[in-house]
Amino acid sequence: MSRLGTRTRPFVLQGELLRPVTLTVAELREGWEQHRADVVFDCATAGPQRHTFEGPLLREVVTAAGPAFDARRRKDRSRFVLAVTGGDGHHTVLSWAEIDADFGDAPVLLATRVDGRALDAQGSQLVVPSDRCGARYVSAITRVWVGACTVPE
Ligand SMILES: Nc1nc2c(c(=O)[nH]1)N[C@H]1C(S)=C(S)[C@@H](COP(=O)(O)O)O[C@H]1N2
Ligand SMILES: [Mo]
Repeated sequence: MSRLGTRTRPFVLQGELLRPVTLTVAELREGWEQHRADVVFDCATAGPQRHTFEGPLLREVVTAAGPAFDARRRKDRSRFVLAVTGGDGHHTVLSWAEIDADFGDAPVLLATRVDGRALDAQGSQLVVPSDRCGARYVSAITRVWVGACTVPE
């Protein structure tokens, strides 16, 4: 295998976390249960896209990093947001409540494979099966930032 083929693209998981961490796609694959999502999303420029993704739940990966909220208090959790950035700078935001089992419970993934192909070299991809549009399927993830959304008084 070429050097390029073995190279991995890690991302940082940072923000208001007790245990910020850098993770490779291999670590995402080995450290968490892999879920599967058969999705169709619409792209404004390229039309409908159909893919099968596998990877851990974003919720489980972020929970392991210890978000700095009181996990027993739903109102505290409901103030948190996640910003996901791709290798080209494209970034998008999710609310914690979208993926929290007590709120939206959306099975959002950090993909380790797409259509059976490993993403180690490219980096993980965000998978939002409940989205009709593809804009939040951020590829080549470099950063996931987690924190409370503060509103000016
Ligand atoms: N890093 C990154 N990810 C991205 C985008 C982007 O511009 N940069 N575009 C999004 C949009 S608009 C769509 S529709 C899908 C397209 O996914 P595909 O190229 O795998 O079909 O990727 C999403 N993920
Ligand atoms: Mo798109």
